[in-house]
Amino acid sequence: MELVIILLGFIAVSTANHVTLTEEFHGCIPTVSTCATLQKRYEIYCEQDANDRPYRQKAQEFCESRGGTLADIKNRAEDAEIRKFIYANKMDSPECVRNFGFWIGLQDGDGADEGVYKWGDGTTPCYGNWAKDNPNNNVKKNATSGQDCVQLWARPGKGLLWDDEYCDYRPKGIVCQFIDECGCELEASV
Ligand SMILES: [Ca+2]
Ligand SMILES: [Ca+2]
Repeated sequence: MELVIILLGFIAVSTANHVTLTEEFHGCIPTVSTCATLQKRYEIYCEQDANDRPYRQKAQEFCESRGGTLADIKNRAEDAEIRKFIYANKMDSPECVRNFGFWIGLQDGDGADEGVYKWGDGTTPCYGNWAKDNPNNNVKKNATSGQDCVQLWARPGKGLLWDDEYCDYRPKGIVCQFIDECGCELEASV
């Protein structure tokens, strides 16, 4: 995989001690409680190798090997930052993603849970930015599972909007996420 790079410094969560993040984020944030200031950071990579199968699982393992996960996109601001970065660095081009997409951390259930989407941290999305007519669970290439893994769709005209894709049909670019602790804010002793 080419290490075309990325650092999106992003979103300091809170400087308060022992923050319960649920309230600030309307229930859409991972359940993290910490005294540290947290910063969400993304790394965006061009397409996986063709033999990197199963593709979506290998993408998650790649992010984990770097200390992160596939990206959870919890709100419009995060979504917009990632898109802006991809466009600014022309990563939507076929030179970066021949198969027109980037894996993110959203995944559909199977069987009885078909249509039940969850982020990697187990939360249910309350923000979404789906491409027209998606998710559509197309079954042409996988009659058993259909499409259960979500990509930012880089096909021309699709605007990097979200699309459910087959989990192991085509290699994709990867959006990894890291939650960095920036250190505790000490209260000033006067
Ligand atoms: Ca599906
Ligand atoms: Ca689809």
